[in-house]
Amino acid sequence: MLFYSPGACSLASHIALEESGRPYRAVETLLSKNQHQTPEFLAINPRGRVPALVVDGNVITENTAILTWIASAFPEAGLLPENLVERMRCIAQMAWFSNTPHIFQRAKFRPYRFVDREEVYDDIRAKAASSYWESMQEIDALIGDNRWMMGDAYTVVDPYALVFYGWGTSNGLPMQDLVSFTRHKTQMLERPAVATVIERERNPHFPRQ
Ligand SMILES: N[C@@H](CCC(=O)N[C@@H](CS)C(=O)NCC(=O)O)C(=O)O
Repeated sequence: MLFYSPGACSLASHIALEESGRPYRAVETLLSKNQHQTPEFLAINPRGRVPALVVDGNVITENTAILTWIASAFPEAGLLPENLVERMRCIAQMAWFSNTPHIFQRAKFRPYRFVDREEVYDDIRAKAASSYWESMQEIDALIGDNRWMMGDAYTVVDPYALVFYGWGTSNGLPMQDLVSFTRHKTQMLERPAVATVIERERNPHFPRQ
């Protein structure tokens, strides 16, 4: 059972579950309605964050862990390389998503988590926006001529990358100028699992054309 909010980073885990081809339940937990702060949800994830995945009564949080779990639990879906070094490179990339562009996004939208003085919120937002853009350029360069984020093979890193493309577009960044990342986004949207999840979430960052 996956707890997600439309448009949140939980999109990555949601897509990976759909890609696994295994049955699962997706539970909408609207951040906009503070459904991540209810006692029921805090009993699942006391940090009050999505995604959270419940497996046989055990809770797994953090996209990096959930995505690694999905790929490990359903190896037949081929969502992470078997080679250990290549697998760790994928995990390192996901850790960077979580500790770098995601943090800039958080600083832009929740500056109060970083400083108390409201007078400096705008400075934080501006710096976070330019640093976010640098991260987007870095992702674009990493994809380069690769078919997917990590090379020829599609992995759970790909839906995680898509989260940042969507946020970049909604933040008004010129994402279309990033040729490799834009090609990656187009390939992603062509995948049936991705289309299914975006439709189910009515994901605000990827509106219907
Ligand atoms: N590193 C965590 C980040 C989780 C996270 O911050 N999720 C956001 C949505 S993108 C959230 O639940 N925010 C609610 C809040 O910050 O109060 C992960 O990758 O799972």
